[in-house]
Amino acid sequence: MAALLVSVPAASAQARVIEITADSDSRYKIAGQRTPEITVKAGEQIVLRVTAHRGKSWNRDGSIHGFTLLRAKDRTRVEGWDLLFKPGKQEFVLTAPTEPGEYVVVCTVICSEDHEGMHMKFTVLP
Ligand SMILES: [Cu+2]
Repeated sequence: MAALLVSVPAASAQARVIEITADSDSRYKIAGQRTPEITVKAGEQIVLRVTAHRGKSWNRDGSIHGFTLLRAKDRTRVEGWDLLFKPGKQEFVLTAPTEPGEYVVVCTVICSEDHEGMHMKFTVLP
């Protein structure tokens, strides 16, 4: 867990905010998107603003969903993008990967029997 849980520091004031919901039905959701998808610019700083709702099961440490970024081509993890969500609202200040391409977000918490379906496309533009 390299990511920082923060309470809106001044340094992140200009960073673009991306709002997602990690929902009780084991799905990521983004308002206005039928199929949720995140697109960022390489190296861009973003604030990930998350609302998380508990599914049918969760981790013993209280984490209810995960958010881990993998490179689509080889499913390797991107450093600093291995997040765990607690119930309710939380924010993470993150730096987008510097390598443009296709990535995928996966949930790492067994949040229901449909947990395997909890993933989302993530694109890094040059
Ligand atoms: Cu989940």
